[in-house]
Amino acid sequence: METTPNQPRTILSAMQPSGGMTLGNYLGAMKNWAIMSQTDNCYYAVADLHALTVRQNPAELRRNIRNLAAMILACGVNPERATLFIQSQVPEHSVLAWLLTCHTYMGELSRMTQFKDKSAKQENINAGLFTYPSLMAADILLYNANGVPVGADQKQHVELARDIAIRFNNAYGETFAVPEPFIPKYGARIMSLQDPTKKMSKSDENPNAYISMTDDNDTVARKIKRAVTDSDGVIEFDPEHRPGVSNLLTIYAACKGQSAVDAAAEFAGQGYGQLKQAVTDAVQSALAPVQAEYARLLADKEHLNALLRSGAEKASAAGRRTLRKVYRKLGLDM
Ligand code: AQP
Repeated sequence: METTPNQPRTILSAMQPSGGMTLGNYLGAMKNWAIMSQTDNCYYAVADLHALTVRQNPAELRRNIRNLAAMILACGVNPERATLFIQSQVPEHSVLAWLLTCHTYMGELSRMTQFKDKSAKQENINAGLFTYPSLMAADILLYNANGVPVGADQKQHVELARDIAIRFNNAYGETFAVPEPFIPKYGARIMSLQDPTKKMSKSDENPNAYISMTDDNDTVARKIKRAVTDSDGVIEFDPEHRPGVSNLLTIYAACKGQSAVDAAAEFAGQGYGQLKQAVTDAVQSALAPVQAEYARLLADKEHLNALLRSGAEKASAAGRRTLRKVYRKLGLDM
């Protein structure tokens, strides 16, 4: 989202506490969350119910939920304007998810690439992983969100939420706003440092594949040094033929707010060592202020808890209004 809106829009986005936030999550989504929280009416959720689609360690999940909430604020989300909450503390999400699941087709869910990717890696696939997109549609439609800031990987899920909203409106009369995905111009898809043909993910088994927002300077330098590049030493932005170098250029460019093609021109005639050093510097500079703020927020747990409690109350009140309307349309009483 590069334009400044005239009217505040309603924005919803969520992030799973399925590990520590990565640089991919930050560049693909969180930077836009922070920008929009300055002007728009934003609802931001720690999507713990979504995280349960993959088996979690309860103690670790509890820790990850708080840490992610602190990290979202540390990335610049304005707590005065945005409503930040934990998804499971707003039960309206689960209720609407069921009502929307009953308006979602098996064929639609089967076509979701995230389901295909994740189910290929898991042995026992639970039904929640399959119906994940209808819970995500409920997250969005519950607040009548017009916009959903996401990375490119979530575009398909937002499109399904649009389809469900339109289908519901056609069947029962105008009920939901039809949402649009907001995908950043730079950094919409950051790839794994170890396998640049797949996206950087916080739940990757190999910690060298991603940069965590809490990685210290040495770790960042080491991971970028080990990042897979291409064999011929040429610096060119060509994701198809040079995925490794193109990913490093994308990271560098997104940290600096420029295009990867412009970044490639900056490095013309230089070697991979110089590129990696520049990427390391850019990432370290992006992480430093976020890490300082994160440490400060975690030191005041009471403040964070109070903020999340009031966020959940506000979100629940807004969600209930929508749910009441949906119940009425469906012939149910609340
Ligand atoms: N590699 C990425 N590049 C750009 N954006 C990304 N996002 C995720 N990975 C990248 C964006 O981050 C937001 C949060 O995503 P999520 O936590 O809800 O789920 P996800 O997309 O499945 O993210 P991960 O990191 O890959 O988590 P795991 O490993 O648990 O599956 C979304 O807006 C997403 O687009």
